[in-house]
Amino acid sequence: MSDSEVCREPRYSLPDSKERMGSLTTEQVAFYNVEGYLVLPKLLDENDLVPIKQALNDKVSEIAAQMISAGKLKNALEHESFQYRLAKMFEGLTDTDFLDFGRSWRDRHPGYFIFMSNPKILYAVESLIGPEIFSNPVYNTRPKVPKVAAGAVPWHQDRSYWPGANANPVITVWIPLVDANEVNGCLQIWPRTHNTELVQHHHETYSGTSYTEVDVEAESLKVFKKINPVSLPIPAGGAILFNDRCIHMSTPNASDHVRWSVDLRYQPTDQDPMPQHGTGFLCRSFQQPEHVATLEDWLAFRPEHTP
Ligand SMILES: O=C(O)CCC(=O)C(=O)O
Repeated sequence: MSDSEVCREPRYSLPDSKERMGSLTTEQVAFYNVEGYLVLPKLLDENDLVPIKQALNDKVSEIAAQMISAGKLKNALEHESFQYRLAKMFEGLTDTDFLDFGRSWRDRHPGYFIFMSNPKILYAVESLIGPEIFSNPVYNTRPKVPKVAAGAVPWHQDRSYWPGANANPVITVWIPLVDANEVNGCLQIWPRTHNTELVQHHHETYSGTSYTEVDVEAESLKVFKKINPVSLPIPAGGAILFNDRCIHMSTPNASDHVRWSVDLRYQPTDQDPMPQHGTGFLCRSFQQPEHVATLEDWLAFRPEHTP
């Protein structure tokens, strides 16, 4: 099926009004509201991951070609599996070699759009913010390569990346594409910290990533000291949803394979679309379904469809 055929297909059928509360249970919504995060261990299945894995396989092939031209790789290792290929490509190379290709990736590949529009994700998000949903322009793939220190992400609030934005709530949906565990660097969350406003961050200077970092000993966080951070191992295709003020981090990858993950963000349609960060898109609307962006719109950087 070509890209233009994909975007003519309706991506989901509109549910009747009694179904428009999303897919989460009342208990799950309550947990999210109290703790600031929610784990959905089986949100997606293997088929749901196909489009994004395709996008990433294409990207890895481009990187392999560039590394071969630069004399850093002998062959493209196409026979290697999704979770091992990039790890083997960077075996014996340095953090700097890895960072040449960016610490996280945000490409305009159809696979990203299909993945970000997955109704299973949107139904879950709908339970938290309602049925009018805008996909925030900040979406990332994280290829956390083994033994590369730059794969670690320090404690931070996502909001530190858009401090001036007038958007609330912004929900991160973090989805591992391989099983994430404590060895390969799963996500760790500090529960209930979403109850604070944006706290002061600095840009870290030790790994070359310039990630934002919060001082966990800061006075404003003392009130949360009694709450222990939680480590959240989760299988491929599961999801962790969290508020953009909820403090979180991940450690370096000590395994032999890549810890692939994607972090997507969604917000209600009446919030700041943050154009300074890129072009997001209208991914679900029951009020104006004809304005929901198609793949062609997204590829052309149009945030919504003009019927
Ligand atoms: O994927 C990770 O390790 C960290 C993700 C993260 O910090 C985020 O999604 O905001």
